[in-house]
Amino acid sequence: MSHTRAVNAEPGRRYDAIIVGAGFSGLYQLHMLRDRLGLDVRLLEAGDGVGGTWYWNRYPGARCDSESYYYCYTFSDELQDQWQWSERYPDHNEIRRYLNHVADRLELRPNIQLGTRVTQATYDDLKNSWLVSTGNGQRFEAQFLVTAVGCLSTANVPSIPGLETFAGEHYHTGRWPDNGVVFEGKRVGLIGTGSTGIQAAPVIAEQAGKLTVFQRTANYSVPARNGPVDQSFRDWATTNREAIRAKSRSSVNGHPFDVSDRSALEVSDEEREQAYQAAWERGGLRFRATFKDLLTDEAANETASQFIREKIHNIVKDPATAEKLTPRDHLYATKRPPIDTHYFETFNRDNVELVDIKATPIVEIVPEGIRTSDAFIPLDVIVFATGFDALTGPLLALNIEGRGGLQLKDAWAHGPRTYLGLQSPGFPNLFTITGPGSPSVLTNMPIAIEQHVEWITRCIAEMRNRGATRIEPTPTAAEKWVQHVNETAQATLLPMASSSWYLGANVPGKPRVFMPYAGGMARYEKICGEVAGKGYEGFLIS
Ligand code: NA7
Repeated sequence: MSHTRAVNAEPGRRYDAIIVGAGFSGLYQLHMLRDRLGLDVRLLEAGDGVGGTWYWNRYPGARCDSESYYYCYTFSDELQDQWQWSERYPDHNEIRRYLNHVADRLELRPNIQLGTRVTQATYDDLKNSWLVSTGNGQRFEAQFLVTAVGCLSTANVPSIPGLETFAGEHYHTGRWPDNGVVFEGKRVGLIGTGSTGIQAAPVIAEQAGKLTVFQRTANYSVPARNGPVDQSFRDWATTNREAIRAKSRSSVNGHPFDVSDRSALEVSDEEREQAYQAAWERGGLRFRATFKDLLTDEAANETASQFIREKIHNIVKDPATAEKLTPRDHLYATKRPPIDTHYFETFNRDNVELVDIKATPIVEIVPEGIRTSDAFIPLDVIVFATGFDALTGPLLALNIEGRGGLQLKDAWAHGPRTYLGLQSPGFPNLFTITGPGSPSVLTNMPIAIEQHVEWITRCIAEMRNRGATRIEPTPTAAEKWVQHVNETAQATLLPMASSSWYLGANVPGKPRVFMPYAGGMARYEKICGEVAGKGYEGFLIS
């Protein structure tokens, strides 16, 4: 594996495009712009390797919650033929190996500059250029700026009084050290019980002397049922590759399976129980698809929520702990639903304790541990599994300044204003892959990413055909889109979970706006296709 280190930008060189980020999005966008359109492209990446989200998230138990046979690029049969996944849900190491393999096979590395964090991007109206500055003092110029920064890459570390005085080690899961963390014999505090905390807790519990889980909101989780992928399954996936791809693209959530066409309320209690039990045993996110109305009808959802609550009480031996772990303030899957490997079972271990920090909040961190309103918990290590400033955070961190000095943070002060999640008025030639207002985190990401990258590539190709140099959405198109994003969310139960990061509720001071597009992947792709088909309706191209 060759690693391209930061080199000095060539003075006076104007790239056709700068891409920020070397995860799934950035690698594919680089391939398409360079190899399909023949553009002069530079990709800047903050990490010292490719992988994006999977470069940074190396915490114990870090694993994809989409299945490996469809959590991958689908644009090239050759790439798919060259790679074999070992497990039903690939772990972070395997996904990183996969993305490094892709970077090598597509010979992307000469255009990738690692160890280079973009700190500012300013649009120069006269030059019709983006001027990009980096943390190591370099400056780049390009006609197009494409952000491929991911949706969950800006760590949310809570400001708890006294953190800086802590004498032990502390880590955020999204910035995990390359060489890992030694937990053996240590007293570990894990704050957060989202997908990350739920993946990490069982693995840390096996290593640590003592694990204390600090839970703010109890969460639903369904068993993942991970395991090795055997040859017969691989053969099936290869034979059915086209059908899997087509199904993913035409589904609501980018996963290649059908949502049931039955309502949870139209079947008998016995049938419903059997359906949930079968889904529980099969495992994974497909549990959401057991009935068609789990995300749209409260009474229907309540049947699924109650099924999981009862499972928690069956699994966890201590009734008081089971009740603390039981979510009662929101419905199943209205927050991002985790899947797990023995999460609830972990609380049956002698070395694991649960602290409900809604009942007894964390008051402060002191050198020796964490003090809650009614106890002191001595700790050697604190793990923050406290999530991310999702969707908008990674974009705002780039300090983007558009036409006439317009700051992205000001343009989005009351929530993201995008058209199709792809562009924002006032920011010409800036494309945001999986930006807010697109399906992104509500779908299987590689599918959402391929659709965006292909749309952007076609758009730039079309501009060049027309001899156009600038594209930007009209404010009216963006207003209408924001309204549509809001309406589609309101048609679901998703905005009901008041502590959801889909709404920005996990970051103090962040505007409460439902950010991803909840209208479904297939509908979204159709709209994007129609917009392009009508000569990029809603965009100003000049
Ligand atoms: P999440 O899903 O945002 O979970 C973060 C967890 O941390 C959640 O339990 C939060 O409680 C908790 N949290 C956040 N801030 C605090 C503070 N200040 N104090 C205590 N607890 C806090 O992030 P994940 O990393 O688990 O998952 C992100 C996505 O990655 C996931 O959905 C998959 O797409 C992959 P809360 O629920 O907000 O009360």
